[in-house]
Amino acid sequence: MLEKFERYPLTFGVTPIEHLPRLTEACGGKVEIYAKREDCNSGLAMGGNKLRKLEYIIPDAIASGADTLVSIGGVQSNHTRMVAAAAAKIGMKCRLVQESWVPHHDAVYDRVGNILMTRLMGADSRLVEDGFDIGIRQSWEEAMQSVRDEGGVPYGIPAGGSVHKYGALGYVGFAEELRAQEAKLGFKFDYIVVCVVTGSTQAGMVVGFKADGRADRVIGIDASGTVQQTRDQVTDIARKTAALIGLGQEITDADVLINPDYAYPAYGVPSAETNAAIRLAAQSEAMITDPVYEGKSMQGMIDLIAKGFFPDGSRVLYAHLGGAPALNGYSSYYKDG
Ligand code: 5PA
Repeated sequence: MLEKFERYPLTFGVTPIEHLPRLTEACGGKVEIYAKREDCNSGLAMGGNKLRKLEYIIPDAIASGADTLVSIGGVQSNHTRMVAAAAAKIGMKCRLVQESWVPHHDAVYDRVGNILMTRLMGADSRLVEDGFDIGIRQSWEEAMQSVRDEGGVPYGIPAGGSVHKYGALGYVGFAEELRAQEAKLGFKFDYIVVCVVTGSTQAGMVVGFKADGRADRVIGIDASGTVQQTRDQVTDIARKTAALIGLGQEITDADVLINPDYAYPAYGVPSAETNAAIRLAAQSEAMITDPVYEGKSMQGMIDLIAKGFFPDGSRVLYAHLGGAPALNGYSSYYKDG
């Protein structure tokens, strides 16, 4: 489905699927849990889901004649770390707007983890006070203008790479990749659990799995806390991407499943239950998840299993999208483990 699109390799290639027997057992043993390790997908600055997206965005950036990638996120954004990494790798400059998306308490929140690596890779990272919003922001437009004012040529990448015409192609590729892995494994996964915020990860999966009739087996776990906006954005991106690749099928509202129950108390703030899920994954499988994104989808998967959402015998694939570096900004929660 993606042959006609140019791809700039930023990842190692096919990501591993790992069976998680101890987590399976801790969750009652009736549902088999596996993870697809998108968090281990690259040698570039610890990798993660954004690199799969950027593989289809970077060729357009290079073709545009730009010399500076411009993007936006929160202070501990994984996305901006990955844009900084891609810029370093292809020899472009990088200007980032990092907004105050999270009320944070650790004194070193703006010094460690994602933003530390972002700065280390040479990006010009500018902290601003604006709050959380997944849409197109004034501060992003201003950052683009600031590059122009200095004689540079900016290439804009929106939050999470999501509302970009090629932003969801990488996760259409995820579905194709998974189908090939399933053929080798000799079984198919019944459900795929994925964290959703800006939307192109789930949107790409929805389009990719629509092709074999299982878009509604992708269970998005909202971590934005603004679920209607996220749902609208996922649906919109999925429809545009389906048209772009010539899927030949309409994406319906029923194709986009998003559970809003685990985003509390707010974007970027873990609940006690999120932290319990993070500890369980770490202690049963040495699988590290973060308090902003993956800890919430881990919490959602564990709770949905406990509630009997997945029929007995189901194979559930947890898409681990990365994000562990942000843990460094949350040390106050985990000082005792
Ligand atoms: C992010 C996003 P989408 O934004 O594609 O829905 O993906 C959600 C998601 N897991 C899931 C991890 C580790 C993520 O980093 N991160 C954003 C960022 O700025 O880092 C875009 C919000």
